[in-house]
Amino acid sequence: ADFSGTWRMKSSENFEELLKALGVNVFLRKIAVAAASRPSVEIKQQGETLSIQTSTSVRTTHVSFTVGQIFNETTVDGRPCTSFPKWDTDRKITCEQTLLKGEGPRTSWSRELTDNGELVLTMSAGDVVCTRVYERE
Ligand code: R12
Repeated sequence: ADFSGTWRMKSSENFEELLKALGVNVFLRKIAVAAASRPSVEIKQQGETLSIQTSTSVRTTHVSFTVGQIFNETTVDGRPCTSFPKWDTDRKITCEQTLLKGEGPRTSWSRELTDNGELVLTMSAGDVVCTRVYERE
């Protein structure tokens, strides 16, 4: 599967609930929800190595990782973690995160390319799952 491309978000479910589960206060939640409603996502992939830049007006993150290898990133609320991305199917990467310090709900994300060419991102915190669907720009 090739996740490469520039992606535009079509729909998002439970993003605010996710931030709430992570303990983000209402003030930051409202700012984050507004900013995250119009993200721009650029993915470059070479083999098993992906580089993902997610841009919003308040925060831009860039991660680069190879599936099967532990890497450092931050949770969606900005806490440093180690992440372990694995192929769930040949079109879906699932990544478990472990906080470097402190306590919090278990977090993970997955990215899947669907049959109709969309990208489905899920982000989980405890039992709250946020689902965001992207289409190619
Ligand atoms: C916090 C601070 C900020 C944010 C939060 C807590 C904002 C986070 C944003 C995340 C966007 C994620 C996207 C994901 C995707 C766009 C805006 C939550 C700035 O303390 O679709 O891949 C300072």
